Amino acid sequence: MKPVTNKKPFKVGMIGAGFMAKLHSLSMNNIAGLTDDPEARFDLMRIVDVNEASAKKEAERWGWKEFGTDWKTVTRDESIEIVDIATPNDSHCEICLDAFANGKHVICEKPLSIDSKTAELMARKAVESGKIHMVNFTYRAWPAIAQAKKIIESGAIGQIRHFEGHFLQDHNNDPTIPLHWRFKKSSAGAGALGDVGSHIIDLSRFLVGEFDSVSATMQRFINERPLVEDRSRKGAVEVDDFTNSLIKFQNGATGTIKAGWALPGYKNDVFFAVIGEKGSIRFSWERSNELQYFDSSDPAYLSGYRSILLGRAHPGAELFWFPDLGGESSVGVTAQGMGYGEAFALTFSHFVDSLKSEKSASPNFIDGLRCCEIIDAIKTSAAEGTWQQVHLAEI
Ligand code: SOE
Repeated sequence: MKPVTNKKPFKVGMIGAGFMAKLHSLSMNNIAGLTDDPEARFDLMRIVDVNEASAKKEAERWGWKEFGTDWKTVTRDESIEIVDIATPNDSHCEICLDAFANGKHVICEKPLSIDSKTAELMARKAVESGKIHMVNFTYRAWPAIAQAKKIIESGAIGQIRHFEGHFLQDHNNDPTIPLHWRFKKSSAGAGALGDVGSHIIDLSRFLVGEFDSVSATMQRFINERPLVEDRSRKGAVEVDDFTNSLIKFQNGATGTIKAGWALPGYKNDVFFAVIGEKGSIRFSWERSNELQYFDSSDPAYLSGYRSILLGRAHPGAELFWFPDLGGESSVGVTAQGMGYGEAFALTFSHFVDSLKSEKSASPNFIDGLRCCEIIDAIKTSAAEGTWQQVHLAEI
């Protein structure tokens, strides 16, 4: 008999057993089956949550060895190498600082923090620690988006003139959804802008470049919601339901970014168009297996966007369900399709690449900080009714 592998799996502890715990656990459990790399394995050591029943449930479901309620039993456990943080935004800073102080690698949910001041401290400590640090802006890893970046970098669409982007959802248009942490400034920092806007802000930086300044408006449509602890009473919502921003990028391109979670008809529309001097690229998560590309040099009779279905030719997609049929042309390529779970698995496979190579992750805590700096500038602009320069801290 031969052992399957002599490689040791990465020992991980998870803090937070809510909705994201499912996706993170699913990804870490399945990564070994997706890559040919014997080192791409996680040992799910311990999951903790303030709600012990949730931690127990996720532990049983996904095979975490232990569960508990105290996050320090993860950050301070010598046998754990990686801390995975999926808790409300206001708790990220304290947990991260403790994890870095105890020599852990960290993957943290987005947005990195509730403001740029704490995010800056986290980014500094992350860099000083010499450990791998990653923020879970999942959509960067999506093959259609990674391909869009490659097309831009190849020069095919020429100099970028404009970025039109939004992340719009409608679920919070339901006024019976209670006043949980995402609706409070102290725990979330921002509303739709932080929760979904942070993703499209990250994608705009990823595809176009660094921000110069912003001008924004913020709206709230539902001002009160039932209290979590007593649904017969209501409390004030403190954050935005919809934020609309104009952008100037440092490279001269302009942009618009909309973030909303109470806009009827939009289910999970992460949308962008990158418009260049020679062509354009368009993407919407509501048609997530498709990338649209327009090339101005096509003959007039072919002129128009073409739809490219995801297949093994696109970065990251080769890890999934697309068989290699051995042919050489684009005709011999299948397009079985991928979804939200695969996006997280890809993010974790990128994380493993960084852990193994000890090279900085993408997106890392500096990307997380930049996003928080932009969110702060957007909030100030909306409050003061002025254009705001985005302050980029030196790290
Ligand atoms: C809820 O609005 C949510 O789950 C976000 O928190 C995620 O970041 C986004 O990917 C989908 O919607």
